[in-house]
Amino acid sequence: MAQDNSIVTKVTSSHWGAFEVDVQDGKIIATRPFKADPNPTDIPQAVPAAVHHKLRVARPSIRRAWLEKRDRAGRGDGDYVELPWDEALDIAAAEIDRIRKTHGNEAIYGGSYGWSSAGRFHHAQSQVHRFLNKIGGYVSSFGSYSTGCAQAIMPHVLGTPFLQYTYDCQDSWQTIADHTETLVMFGGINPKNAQVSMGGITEHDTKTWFDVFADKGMRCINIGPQRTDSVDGCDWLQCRPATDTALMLALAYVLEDEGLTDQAFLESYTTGFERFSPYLRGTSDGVAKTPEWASGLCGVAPDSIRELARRMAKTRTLITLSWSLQRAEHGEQPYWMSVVLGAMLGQIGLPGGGVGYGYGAIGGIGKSMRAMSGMTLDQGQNPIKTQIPVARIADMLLNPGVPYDFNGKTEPYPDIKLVYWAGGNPFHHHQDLNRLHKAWQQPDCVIVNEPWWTATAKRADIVFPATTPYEREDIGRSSMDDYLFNMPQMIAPQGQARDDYDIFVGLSDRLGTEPAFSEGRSGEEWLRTLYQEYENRSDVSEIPVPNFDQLRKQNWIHLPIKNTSHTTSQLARFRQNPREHALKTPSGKIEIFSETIERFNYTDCGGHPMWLPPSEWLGDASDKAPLHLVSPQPGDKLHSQLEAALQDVEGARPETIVMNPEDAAKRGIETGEIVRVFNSRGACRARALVSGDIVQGVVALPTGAWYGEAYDNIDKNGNPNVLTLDVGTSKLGQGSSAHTALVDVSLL
Ligand SMILES: Nc1nc2c(c(=O)[nH]1)N[C@H]1C(S)=C(S)[C@@H](COP(=O)(O)OP(=O)(O)OC[C@H]3O[C@@H](n4cnc5c(=O)[nH]c(N)nc54)[C@H](O)[C@@H]3O)O[C@H]1N2
Ligand SMILES: Nc1nc2c(c(=O)[nH]1)N[C@H]1C(S)=C(S)[C@@H](COP(=O)(O)OP(=O)(O)OC[C@H]3O[C@@H](n4cnc5c(=O)[nH]c(N)nc54)[C@H](O)[C@@H]3O)O[C@H]1N2
Ligand SMILES: [Mo]
Repeated sequence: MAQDNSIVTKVTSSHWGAFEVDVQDGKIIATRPFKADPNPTDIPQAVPAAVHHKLRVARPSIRRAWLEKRDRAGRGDGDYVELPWDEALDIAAAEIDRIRKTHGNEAIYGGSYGWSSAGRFHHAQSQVHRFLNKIGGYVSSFGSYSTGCAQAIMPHVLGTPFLQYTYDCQDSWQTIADHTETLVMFGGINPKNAQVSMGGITEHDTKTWFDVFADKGMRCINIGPQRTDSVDGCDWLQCRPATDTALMLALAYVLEDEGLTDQAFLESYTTGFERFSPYLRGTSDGVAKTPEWASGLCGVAPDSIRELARRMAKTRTLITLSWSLQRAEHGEQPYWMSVVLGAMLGQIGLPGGGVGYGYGAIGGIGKSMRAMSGMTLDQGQNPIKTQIPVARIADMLLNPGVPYDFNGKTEPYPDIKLVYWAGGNPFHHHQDLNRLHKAWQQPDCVIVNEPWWTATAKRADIVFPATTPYEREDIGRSSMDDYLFNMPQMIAPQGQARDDYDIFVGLSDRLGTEPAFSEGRSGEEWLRTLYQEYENRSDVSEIPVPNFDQLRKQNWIHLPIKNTSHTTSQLARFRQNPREHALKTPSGKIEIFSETIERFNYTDCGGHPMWLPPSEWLGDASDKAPLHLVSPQPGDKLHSQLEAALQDVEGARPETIVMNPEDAAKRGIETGEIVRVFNSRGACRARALVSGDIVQGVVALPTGAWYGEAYDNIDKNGNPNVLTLDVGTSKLGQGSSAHTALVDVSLL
């Protein structure tokens, strides 16, 4: 920490990478890129303003109406009373105790979804889960907003848990560069999104790999609504949102029609093609899935579909899907169908061929590292087994006791009386925020740990001010990255902020679980303990690391763990020997038809992939809502983090909405003008950017702007989630359907 006027510079790590931080007079004054990063992000530039911003939560705060009369309806309105830490902790602990004694721990929702910050010990979710486990448990959540739907469907098809498949079984960038001739990217691969990766990404190299691909003459085809979803120089096949399955079916149809299907592969490695084929040919439902049929849905010309199918069959082709395709109603279908298409091409398990997911979604995917065990705070065991699919939170709060379907099971929603959130911002991330706002009135109490007055903090009864990573020491390390960081404390906690750990020590102390929670250690002692365990294990894996004090001195080290050669993926082994390396599906093979899913008897996800139009899409648009809204990740930050800084930047808010020149002209809208984006669920302001880089009929408004106004008013900052649809992807996946929404736009 800087004690005098001199400037002290240290390196820290974050979800958006490593960067240098200048500190003077106890304040962060500037940040600079980390020298080893070939393509650093601008995100850290917001750190100095955000960390010292007036919108930091300064002291423990309790909503006056809740404090005085346990009001629930006024969340989001009204003022807060600031209390000393001890008093606020007493009140919170008493309420937690009352709820667990009166209603049981099954009345506590502690899913607490969100990215929080990087760092192995001060990870808010690990902290809150450990705390809640020690006091008897909590209702948790399954999956993520990122890939919840894929996590449910893909094990039925490929046998492997989806995240394991993504992180461990896919080809590395190097393998793609060495072998792939045609890269077919549904939803693109965007260096903008690869700026971030959970736990850290030190060398941002996605763009660099595309330079390599271009030099090698690889044909890269971006299929989707926005040209900017891939780097300049890629081909762009303009395709309407939510219609990828129709396009993939037509590609499959051409393969069959022109005798290009790899029958031997289907025979040896898959099951159920004979039950899918009548659907493809139209003998089961009277609709042949021809290029002409698909073209009417997706907007891609029939000849382009034929040409693409032939090229895919002729060349080593990797089909990639962005995660966004499954963050939409019926998101199961394009994911499943991509495997069927890959199987028909017969390239699954060949280097640089087959199907891959999430390249470019986060920066770590495609980087191949030797396995090295990590540092993880043990969360303990949760005695409460009730889990909800993460994106069903509003349904849960609104429907206590009501049964819902999820991946073959039917369970009642629990009756939640207490919501505890640390490290996430549901009033940024959840769909149909006006509905969530209503649902939020159900629990008796909402507690939030948060550094800033986010829309979620403003809807809590008790707000505990949390430190940011710059106000505490931590260790930075991600299994998809080859660097190890000491993340030094740079400044004193701002206001009366405390580390999440210390907040939970205070609550545990009052609830009689302090010894179990802290195990008698201070924060620093925990860091040393976790690091020591890691250091011991690193000896075993023969990758030496410095001891804690040396690392502190060095600040960071580069670990020699990068794989440069092709690694044999699980699917490659399966291809070599399908019996010995059988997949963990019921048939041991790739399931083109799934008896298991067929038995679930769901109308929104059948026994094989099929075209199922979502409830809102361009094929069913009305005069009231004629435009399809996609809401991608923001390019200038990570979700809603550091948003405080943008509040003061001239022209940054409201957020920018991209629209096609034809759609803009029809409405008399020009670039730079402030517009109203609206549908029956809500309305927000946005700043128009008129561009030919987006398909006609589609508008794109990124996430990340803080939800600005309370229920019923127009959201002034431009958060798309006042417009999005809050339904599960299907009974099978129950993922977020964020990309499913029709809207209209007018001049404000
Ligand atoms: N429409 C639409 N909505 C979407 C998406 C979409 O594509 N479209 N994408 C979805 C996806 S994939 C995701 S992952 C979510 C992301 O949604 P979130 O993960 O909820 O978003 P963040 O803004 O990262 O929220 C993290 C919060 O933690 C706080 N925080 C940071 N560090 C700490 C700490 O140390 N302690 C505590 N207590 N708090 C801390 C930050 O200030 C911030 O408010 O959004 C989802 N929402
Ligand atoms: N800078 C930055 N990077 C991030 C994040 C961030 O907040 N900021 N968030 C991270 C997180 S948590 C996640 S989960 C990943 C998400 O990664 P993704 O899910 O891959 O990314 P999105 O930005 O939601 O969507 C990518 C593109 O998909 C297109 N798209 C939408 N619907 C469809 C469709 O139906 N078909 C086709 N073909 N294309 C469609 C849109 O044009 C959109 O721009 O990004 C990560 N990367
Ligand atoms: Mo995500």
